[in-house]
Amino acid sequence: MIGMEQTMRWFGPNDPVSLRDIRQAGCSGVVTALHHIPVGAVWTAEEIRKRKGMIEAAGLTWSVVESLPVHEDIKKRTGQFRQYIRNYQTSLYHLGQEDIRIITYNFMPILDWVRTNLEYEVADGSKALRFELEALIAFDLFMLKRPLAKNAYTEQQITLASECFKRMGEPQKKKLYDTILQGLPGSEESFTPSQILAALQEYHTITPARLKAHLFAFLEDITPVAEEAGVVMAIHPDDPPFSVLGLPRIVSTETDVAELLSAVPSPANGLCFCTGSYGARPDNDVKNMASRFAVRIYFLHLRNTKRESSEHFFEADHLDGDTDLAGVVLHMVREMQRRGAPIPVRPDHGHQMLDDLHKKTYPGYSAIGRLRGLAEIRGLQAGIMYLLQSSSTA
Ligand code: DNO
Repeated sequence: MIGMEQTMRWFGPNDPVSLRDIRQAGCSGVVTALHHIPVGAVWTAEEIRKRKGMIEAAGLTWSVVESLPVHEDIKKRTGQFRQYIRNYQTSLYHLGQEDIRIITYNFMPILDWVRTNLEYEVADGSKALRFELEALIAFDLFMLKRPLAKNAYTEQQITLASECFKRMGEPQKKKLYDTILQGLPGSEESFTPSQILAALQEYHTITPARLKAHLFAFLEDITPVAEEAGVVMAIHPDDPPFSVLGLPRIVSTETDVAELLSAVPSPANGLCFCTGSYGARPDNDVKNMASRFAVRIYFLHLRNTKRESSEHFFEADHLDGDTDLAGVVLHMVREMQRRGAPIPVRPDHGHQMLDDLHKKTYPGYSAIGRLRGLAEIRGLQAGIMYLLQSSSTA
């Protein structure tokens, strides 16, 4: 039976987790990006080839690009957006020529993924990433002092946020600030408060409906080129899957995905199916989404979240948490047999644990936690395949 192509994210030559580590974790592929190229600039064939050569010299394949970032001008359709779209198209051609065929991107304005606590200690002493809405609101109201923030929250939310802010000492405030504004791994930008306030201001008039129209227009321009270049686009959902700091969010729910796929029906318009992002919302039935959208899933991020309330979640162990990962993997195994081709997967994040607790690692991207996650996913898939095979021969 055809199984998932096992990969890990690698942040390039400065990543403390080496290509050799990734290979020893049992991966055949790597997910990476040219993080040194500024957002919006063309990825030249030469730079792509150089990075690809490095990966192949370690006995691995560059399976997926994560991310080819979309310039803010494209999301807002302002400034140089037409030039940035042309640059994006050129990068897609170059990637296709080098046989790198799956391109992950997101359409989250300004900030990529957001968490408020990177060291949440779970019962076994390992550390997980956590999102606490009241901390984000406290940051918004009392640290950033965004002018429209006061009107955006309920009285109860404001009370909880101010209690949360009062409990925080200076070091905690500084940590929260860095966590939100300095960007998590893979986010391509970091901000000072005045920069982010100015950037947020520019989204005041961009409603979710308008941002959706901008995404669809971008895909109208991109997908014909992707088809010609032999690459597919895989959009990453909003993380967390709801509005933060008043920003529009448009890839959060099953309805969003259905709309996106039917608005631009090209087969090059596909999904990076991130179970952790979608799973942070109780109204997303992630297993059913995996089944419904299976044919357009080109890349899998497998991760689990535990919702503690509608305002809090943390990243649980891969086979724990609220999402039925076994159900998702079952649908993906079926889809791969139908397609006759593997789907790349990466264990998305892992706990900081064992020896890694003493090391400086990228939050969410330490080696051992991801190794554990991948091993569990691999075992889960092996069990599912075994059962499917034995029931078909019985
Ligand atoms: C976080 C990642 C995201 C993702 C981008 C894709 O761990 O899943 O940063 O790479 O949103 O464009």
